[in-house]
Amino acid sequence: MIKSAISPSMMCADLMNLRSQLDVMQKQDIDYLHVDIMDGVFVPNYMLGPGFCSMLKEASPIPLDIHLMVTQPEQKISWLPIGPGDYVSVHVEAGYHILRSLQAIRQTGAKAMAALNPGTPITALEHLLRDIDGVLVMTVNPGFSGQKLVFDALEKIASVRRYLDDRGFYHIDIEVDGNVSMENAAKMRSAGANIFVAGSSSIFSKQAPLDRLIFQLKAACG
Ligand code: S6P
Ligand code: MG
Repeated sequence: MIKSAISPSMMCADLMNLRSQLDVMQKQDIDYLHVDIMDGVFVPNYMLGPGFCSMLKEASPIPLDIHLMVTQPEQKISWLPIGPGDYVSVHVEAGYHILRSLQAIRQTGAKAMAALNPGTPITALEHLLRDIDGVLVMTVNPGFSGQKLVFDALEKIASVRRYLDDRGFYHIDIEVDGNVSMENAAKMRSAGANIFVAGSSSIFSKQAPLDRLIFQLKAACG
């Protein structure tokens, strides 16, 4: 089983206190910073952007995990401050040239991830397997935080893991994004996920201090 990793969703962080939150995350050995970029077209919302990514790069050594929810991502990879250690995910539904986008990401030295909306079948991965390091399984419809899991999210995670393993791609990460609560995280881990986007359902719930919630989520993810 691939080692689990946590990727806090920056759109759910306390932006007025980001410096101190980043310090806590570094101290707790957080693996990635998940940055949602939304263009108001691919999803019905605007969120974050390349300038915010550059600011994070200067402020923290934690690698970025950029989730592009934009149309024609192939034209926008070069806008991002990315390199070895970072991850970038592009939606298979979003552009004319998914393969070109994934290859452009890898050319920067970063890792490339293919993202699947809840309604997108796993077979969309068929011709991408050699060009990806990870699959992002959306467990809510993208665009907003604070939603509930779609009904077959856990089955889909398990199916993606089986699909990859059956073809010999054991090393490909599965990231899950949306309603990754402490309870759901444990189930997602059992289903085969290994990168967990942590948002308002877990570490940013404000139900306890951030470091304690990170500790709890780590325990849930195994
Ligand atoms: C949603 C976005 C996500 C959210 C995250 C929020 O479109 O891609 O990364 O920020 O899912 O987490 P939660 O726990 O509020 O669902
Ligand atoms: Mg996301």
